Amino acid sequence: MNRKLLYNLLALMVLFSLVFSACAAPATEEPAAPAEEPVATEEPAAPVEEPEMLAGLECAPNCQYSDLVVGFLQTGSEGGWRAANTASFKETAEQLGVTLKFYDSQNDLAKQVAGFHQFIQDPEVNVIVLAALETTGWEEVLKEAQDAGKIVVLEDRRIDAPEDLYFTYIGSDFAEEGRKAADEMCKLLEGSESKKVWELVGNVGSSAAKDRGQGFREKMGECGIEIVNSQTANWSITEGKQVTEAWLKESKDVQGIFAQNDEMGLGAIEALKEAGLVPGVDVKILSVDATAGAFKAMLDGDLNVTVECNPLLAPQVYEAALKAANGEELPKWVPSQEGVFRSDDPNLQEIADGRKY
Ligand code: GYE
Repeated sequence: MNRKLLYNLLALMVLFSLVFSACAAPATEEPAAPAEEPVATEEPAAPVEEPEMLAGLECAPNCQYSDLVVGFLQTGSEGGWRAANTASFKETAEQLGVTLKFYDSQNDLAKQVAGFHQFIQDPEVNVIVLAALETTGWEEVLKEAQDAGKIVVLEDRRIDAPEDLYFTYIGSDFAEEGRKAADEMCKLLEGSESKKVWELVGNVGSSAAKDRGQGFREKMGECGIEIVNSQTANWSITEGKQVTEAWLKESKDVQGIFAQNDEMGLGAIEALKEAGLVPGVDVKILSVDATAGAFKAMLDGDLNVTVECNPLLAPQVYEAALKAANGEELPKWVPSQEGVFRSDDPNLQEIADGRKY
């Protein structure tokens, strides 16, 4: 190989090695610093949604009861408590000058929802009052009512729906009623070796039935009560009697009956008598509502205790509706104040005479 070619070859090799070393990152060098993180540009903060201010009605802040046109969605007419509740709304509306549009849902949920839509579409109605047959399934129709500018007040029964979809709930603490019932049943069964109890349940989807049952179960363990039978009798005397008759055919080993309303308790009393048992003595009977029928049964010695559930809610409901109309606020639940009445109360006749329902 001639000298010139050798020199060119060597120059190429030197040039190549210089070029290669400049490109390879020797292991000892720190890896290149990552590219600068892009600096987040300050996004304009999303506007903070102000809680929707209560606008009230056009007459706000000077609305009167005479400005209220109330669409009232009543459950039906299933017993004494319901009759007193309906009377409260009709009588109080007349006294205050409220225009009342009454809708009887006939204890049919589909009918009650249809009535709700009817009141939403009624241009005269500015307040809708709901005594919900069931706790669930109300969100859509409540949103429609809100979009239509209707005030919604829940009475008697609570529902499972976002609180911003209704103004307030005026009604009892049914769970507390259940706890009171268990405490009273413990007193009635004190000293009894066995504490087997049968439970007659109201409309299973209703808050009254769910919560009374839950409250009773929270406290019954304190005295060893055992619920051995539990079945709906749908708030009625007839079904309360039929269910109790069926249980008695299977066994008469029962020490107490917890009826979630007075009517079902009265039905159980009839069944016990026809089976040759003495209600109130052989089997202790406790019910809920404290209606006139319960006071008569206590005075006859058939019923031992009734836990009060106040149906006279209309004054509080109309007052709440007027506050809503004037753009004022209320807590989302205004519980009713209630007591307990016992057959051994020496003043029972006087108390019964002074009752409104
Ligand atoms: O106990 C019962 C009526 O919702 C509190 O419904 C009300 C209940 C009451 O059918 O008698």
